[in-house]
Formats: sequence, structure tokens, C-alpha cells
Amino acid sequence: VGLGCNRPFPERECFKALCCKGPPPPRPEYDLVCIGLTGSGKTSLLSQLCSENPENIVSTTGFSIKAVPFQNAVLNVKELGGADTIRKYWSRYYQGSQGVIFVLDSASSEDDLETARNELHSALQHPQLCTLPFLILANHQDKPAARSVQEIKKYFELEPLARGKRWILKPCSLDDMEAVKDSFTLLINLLEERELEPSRM
Ligand SMILES: Nc1nc2c(ncn2[C@@H]2O[C@H](COP(=O)(O)OP(=O)(O)O)[C@@H](O)[C@H]2O)c(=O)[nH]1
Ligand SMILES: [Mg+2]
Repeated sequence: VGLGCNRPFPERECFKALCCKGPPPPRPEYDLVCIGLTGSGKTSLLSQLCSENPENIVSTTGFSIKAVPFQNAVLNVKELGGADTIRKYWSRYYQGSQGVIFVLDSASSEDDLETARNELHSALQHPQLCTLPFLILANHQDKPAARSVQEIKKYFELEPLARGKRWILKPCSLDDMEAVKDSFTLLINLLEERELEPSRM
């Protein structure tokens, strides 16, 4: 008799079959803010995660909120427009955030990369964000001019600044959404850890 046929508790199987028919347990929801310069790919990545038609993407002038579904959680992501004129208002929308997604264009000009670095540093040090988990996506990796994730880590001086914080830096591009989803799973793990913290004390 093989192991699979050996069922000493058929009633247990029945119970499982019955209780699994109910509605799935509600998934936890987290409020996140998504920032990054215009053109870094915030709207495209979030739309892909929501399975929206990429042709409907328009430049984000104010902000937009999307409920992004994952297997174990729903992320309510507030994308803030990245234009020069809007960035100074980013911090007005930080309140209530439980985590941060920062998207950058790995193939952008030196000037834009420096601007992105300054914005990321401000976010990492902002009183309303500095204790939150960060997912930093080095997007546009499909382009030949893209800097590697190691180069970006060094250029952005993340090690000294973000030491002790929970952050994830991952290379990605629109054409590999599976990798993007994996990165979000890591972020969700950090968000869950955070939720458990008070009960551990
Ligand atoms: N080649 C390439 N293009 C991308 C990638 N991500 C976004 N884009 C393009 O970059 C442009 C700006 O993207 P968008 O999502 O509007 O950026 P946002 O301003 O940060 O919201 C669009 O034309 C996208 O198709 C990527 O990973 N690779
Ligand atoms: Mg946008």
C-alpha cells in the first residue's frame, strides 16, 4: 500500500473539503506610497500588476490610487506624479503610509540619476517614511544603457544611509513582470513582519 492511499482519517478529509468551500479569508491591506521621477515606470508597473490595458496609461499629473491584488495581500498604492513641479508636494501625501515603493530609470541621464538619488535620500530620511520598509525598483533594465543593480547600489550610497532599515533593491523591467511580482512578495513579507512586531514584545 503506497503512502498516498493510506488514509486513516477520512472524516478529516470531509471536514477539509467542507470548510474550504467557504469564502477565502480576507487578505490584509496595506497603504503604500509610490514615488520616483516622471518616466521611471511607476504607472506602467502598477498597471501591469493590476492587469490594466497599457494603452490607457497617461502621464500622472497629480496622484492616482490603485488597489493592487496579490495572493496574500492587497496593496493600496498611491502613485505621486514625479514632475519637477509636483515633487515638492510629495510629502503632503505621505501620512498613513505603511511602506514605500521607489522606482528609478536605470538607463536615465547622469543628471536624472542624481535627482533620483536626492529624492530617494529625502524619502529615506523623511520623518513619516524613515521607519517604513522600502522597495526600490531599478527599472528599465532591458535597455542597453541600464546600470547594473550593483552600480546603482553604489551610486545611490544606500549601504550607509539605509543601514538598519528594511529595504529591498531589485533590478526590473516591464517585460519581466514575474520578477516584479517576486519583489513585491518580498515587500509584503516586510510589511507582515512589521505588523507582527508589537505582539512580539
Ligand atoms: N524599455 C522600457 N520602457 C519602460 C519601462 N518601464 C516603463 N517604460 C516606459 O517608460 C514610459 C514612462 O512610463 P510611466 O509608467 O508613465 O512612468 P511614470 O511617469 O513613472 O508613471 C512609458 O512609455 C513606458 O512604456 C521598462 O522597464 N523598460
Ligand atoms: Mg505615472
